Amino acid sequence: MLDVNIYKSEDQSAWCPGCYNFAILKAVRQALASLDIAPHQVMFSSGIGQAPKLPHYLKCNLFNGLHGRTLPVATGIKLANHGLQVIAEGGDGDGYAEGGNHFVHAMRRNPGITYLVHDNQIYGLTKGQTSPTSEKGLVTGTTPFGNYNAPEHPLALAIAAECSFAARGFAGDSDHLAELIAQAIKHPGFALVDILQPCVTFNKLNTFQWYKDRVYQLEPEYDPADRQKAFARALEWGERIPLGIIYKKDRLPLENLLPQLKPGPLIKQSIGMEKRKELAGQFR
Ligand SMILES: Cc1ncc(C[n+]2csc(CCOP(=O)(O)OP(=O)(O)O)c2C)c(N)n1
Ligand SMILES: [Mg+2]
Repeated sequence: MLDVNIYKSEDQSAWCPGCYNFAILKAVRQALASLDIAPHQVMFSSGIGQAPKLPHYLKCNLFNGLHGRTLPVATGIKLANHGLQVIAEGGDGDGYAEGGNHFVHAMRRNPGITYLVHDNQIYGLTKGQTSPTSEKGLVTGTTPFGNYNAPEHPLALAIAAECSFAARGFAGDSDHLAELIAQAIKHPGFALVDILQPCVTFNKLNTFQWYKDRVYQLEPEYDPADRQKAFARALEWGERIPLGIIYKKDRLPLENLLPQLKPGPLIKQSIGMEKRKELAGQFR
């Protein structure tokens, strides 16, 4: 177990006081330390929002790109250097709306990426508009008569898209969340952790107490390999909301399937002058 303090960066936080992103940050540090992953062995990919600022507060590698484009960047990083632990981090808007298309196809491809979605059911950074997971009827600045749209069930979508690891955590229980994140990091393929996160400033409906009254841990005998049962749990929302690994499927990760990557990470492969000349010759 490494010391959690080695990941601390000097950057000043731009989150609201009392934000549950602090609890998620603590859980990420705890998970990395528990797996003995040193800061130089991990690379984050994130976009725009409050959630994607999390890697700013860690002393690890980071590519901070465009809103909704977290997963294509993460996939590129993994294929260029599959020796790295790649963690993609973002919000529910970033991942399920602007990046919704990438979300579905990244799961189908199954690169070895851990994907942490801070699901506060709201657009936090832009001051509280509805996101794909906002409750029906939610009143916001842009939906003064209530949200008309049906909320998305990200874990059900993940199961439909053959996601090889689909889990749900709660920022209000950071020890359980840290364990879940550690299991997601250890998983060889694409691992989604949808993290229920109260937004203390813009979501006055889904508060800490709202989640606390509903969340429960999956029973020890629950079998995440049973797809039909996993669908039922992924759709369970309202009175009771399950936490834990909802679905798991054995699939080879994308980087293990590509013959080009068999000799080792691309960045370590020397292309050589002869091969370069041959390739350039094809464009004459
Ligand atoms: C292509 C694009 N569309 C919209 C925006 C404006 N924008 C920035 S962050 C954001 C939503 C943030 O919500 P979420 O991803 O849930 O993250 P949170 O702030 O809640 O953590 C939006 C709409 C943008 N920067 N780029
Ligand atoms: Mg959000």
